[in-house]
Amino acid sequence: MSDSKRFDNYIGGEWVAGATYSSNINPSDLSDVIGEYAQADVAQVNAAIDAARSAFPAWSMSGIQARSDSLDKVGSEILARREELGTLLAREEGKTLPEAIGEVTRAGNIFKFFAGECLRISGDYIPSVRPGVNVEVTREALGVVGLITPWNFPIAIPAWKIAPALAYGNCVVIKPADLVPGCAWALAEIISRAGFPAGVFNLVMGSGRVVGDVMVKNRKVDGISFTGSVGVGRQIAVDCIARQAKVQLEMGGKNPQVILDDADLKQAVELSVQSAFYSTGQRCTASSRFIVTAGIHDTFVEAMAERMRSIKVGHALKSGVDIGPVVSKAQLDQDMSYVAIAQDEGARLVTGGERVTCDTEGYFLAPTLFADSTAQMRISREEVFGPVANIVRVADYEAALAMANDTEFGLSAGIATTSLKYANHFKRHSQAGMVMINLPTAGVDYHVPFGGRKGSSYGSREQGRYAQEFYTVVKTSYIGS
Ligand code: UN1
Repeated sequence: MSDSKRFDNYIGGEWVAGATYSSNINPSDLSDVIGEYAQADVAQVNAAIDAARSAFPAWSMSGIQARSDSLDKVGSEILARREELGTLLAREEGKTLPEAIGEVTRAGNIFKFFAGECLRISGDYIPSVRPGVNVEVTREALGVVGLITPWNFPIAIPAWKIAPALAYGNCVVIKPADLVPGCAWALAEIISRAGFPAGVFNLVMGSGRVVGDVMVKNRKVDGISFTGSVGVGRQIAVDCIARQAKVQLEMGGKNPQVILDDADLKQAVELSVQSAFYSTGQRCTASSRFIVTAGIHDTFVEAMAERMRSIKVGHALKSGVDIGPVVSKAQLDQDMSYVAIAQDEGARLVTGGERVTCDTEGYFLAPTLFADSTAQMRISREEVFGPVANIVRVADYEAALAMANDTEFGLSAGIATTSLKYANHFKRHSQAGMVMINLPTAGVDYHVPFGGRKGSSYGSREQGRYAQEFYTVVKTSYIGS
């Protein structure tokens, strides 16, 4: 299966060889090399930024019909190739094929959505307080945007940053995650044939330390949209604010899933398994803290243990597999270190906690659940980013709500209940950007705002029409006579 095809960077409308190359390896089968992907050096990143800068004046004034047509073309091709791109995604990232095809479909739909959105850019026309004067409030493109995307959604997150950026007239330099450049490269190749002028879209692959750092610090980049870890995100914010660049960050979560006594048990177990363990728990929206009221606690722990024993872990491309491998050795080590930490802290291992052996050598980990944990334990406070979750018992709804909010994060929060009163109260009082009632905390729509509060996010929302907040700047014009 291994081939050594080389995949280059895309700069100023040309495919450009990398300074070096790095192997893209399948985490379900370490003998499967997907290809050799270019690593840009500092000069290439600067060249991509210059190309974007040169293309910006014409592109930002370009007609919206042509922009819409190109975005629509990209969306149609992604959707037409969803099986093939889904297979590539499952192969490089390790989510199962159905999940990967779902993600590709989401990416295609995002391009379609923004093909429509760029025809709906609107403003306000307001009478001035001075007679005879009128005021116009309009939106203009931000400029050159640097997009830095994570490994866990190799095509959907690039899509939800690239599509609005282009729709609102910006030029793009994107750096996909070093672990999963394949889908971003495939997307770049589709974009390269969709009719965008040279320099409007640029792909520079490589490490955050080299490529990301140049993008964040180069004064010709007007804004950075980043999804990734808290540590990197906070440093990007510092660097961007120091030079007054716009910044948008989506980072970690420690998303609570509250289960109340009156929950439908079967539904609560299904949504909990889905949001904690599917996609190998590698979603910033995954729930990893189950906060369960006393009356249902023991039944819930028992039902989760039983349901989890039926989950099949294996090669992401094999049919019947529910959960693929962890993405990398480093991530597997981190997951296993939290299994040890939770045990040292005194949490009780209900199920999982060990590696799974398959026909191929890969980073397989059994979905892992701890019970008898407390809110102060590290397993309750720190993001693991793997198929590892824990359960905390609480007396009642009020204690559950307080514990759900007792976190430095605030991305997504869920409640399972049949009570309208508690559902409504939770919706209003949860300190998260997204609240899910009788639904998994992960798995969001593509046409509505996405983002969190507190340590999870910074800057304006992504997705839906709210994306325009980041990708445009507002101009107020006064028109006299
Ligand atoms: C989802 O739950 O459908 O990195 C999307 C992440 C998020 C995306 C989650 N930015 O996991």
